[in-house]
Amino acid sequence: MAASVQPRLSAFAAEVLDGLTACRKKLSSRFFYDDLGSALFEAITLLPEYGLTRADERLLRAHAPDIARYTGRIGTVAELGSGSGKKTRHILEALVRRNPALRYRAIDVSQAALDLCERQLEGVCEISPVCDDWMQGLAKIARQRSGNDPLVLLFLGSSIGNLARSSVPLFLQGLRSHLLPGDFFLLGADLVKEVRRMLAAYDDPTGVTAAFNLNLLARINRELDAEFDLRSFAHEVRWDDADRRIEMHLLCCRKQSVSIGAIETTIHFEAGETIWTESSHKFTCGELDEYARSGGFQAVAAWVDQEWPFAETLWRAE
Ligand code: AVI
Repeated sequence: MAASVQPRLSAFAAEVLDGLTACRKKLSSRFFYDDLGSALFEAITLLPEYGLTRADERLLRAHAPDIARYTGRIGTVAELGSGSGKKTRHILEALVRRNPALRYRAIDVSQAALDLCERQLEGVCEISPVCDDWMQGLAKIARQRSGNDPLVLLFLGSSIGNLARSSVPLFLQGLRSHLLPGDFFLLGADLVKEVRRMLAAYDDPTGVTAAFNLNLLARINRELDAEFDLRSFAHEVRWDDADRRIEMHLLCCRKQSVSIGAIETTIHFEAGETIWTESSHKFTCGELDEYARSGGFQAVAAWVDQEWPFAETLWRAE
């Protein structure tokens, strides 16, 4: 359908139209996170098979004082995505000891997520959230900066893994363009480990991750007046060894056509066809150092969790 026919499609409707009419059907994982999807993701972080979030938190709890020693006195902590605030608390508590006037600026598109994060971190330091997308939110924070103390930018939870590998250097350069020399970037990234463990992390036996994946179709039904029969799609997880990534797909179990009212389109599916919904790339420490250089940063320190290989890396903007 030409853009001129539907000039005011929401970003979600435009994504569904483009992704489901492509010859290789796909949808962006950023649309997982409506209220139900966000709640399902919080449940994922508690699954015994999904060691990633616990590793991230263990590292931050253990090494927040070391991180503060490297950064020294900081004026602002900005974070891409607000998360639940649980992990961030460790960093803020360590940094506020060096500067009681520390300001925390979480950036998220969801006001509900920001409100929750603000409640969780109340009393730790001054909090002033930014409801915007990551890059625009960071640009706003850069414009509003005052004082000479450096800024620490947090990007935790291996959300970097959900970007296409080829787009990472440009993304990092974009972040760097809003920072000043001497600012810091703390990146949490999941490392390559045994394939069996990685597959289990995205295919838990309780079906929480399956529900998270299928909720994308349920969201299309709810918001775009569609008629997906969720029981005719199955959660599928694959490991791509060449690109070192977990892929999540929705497998169509029977030939069918599904109408989507809001985009006035009917989508045809063959049995066995999939919709590719997410990539979660896994990294090596060497590769993360290369990303630092390509983005205009110098790698300063890294900490790796022993139980669940996951790295917290601290970079300085050059
Ligand atoms: C948010 N992101 C880092 C998660 C991941 O591991 O890629 C999203 C997720 N998808 C399935 N389980 C968790």
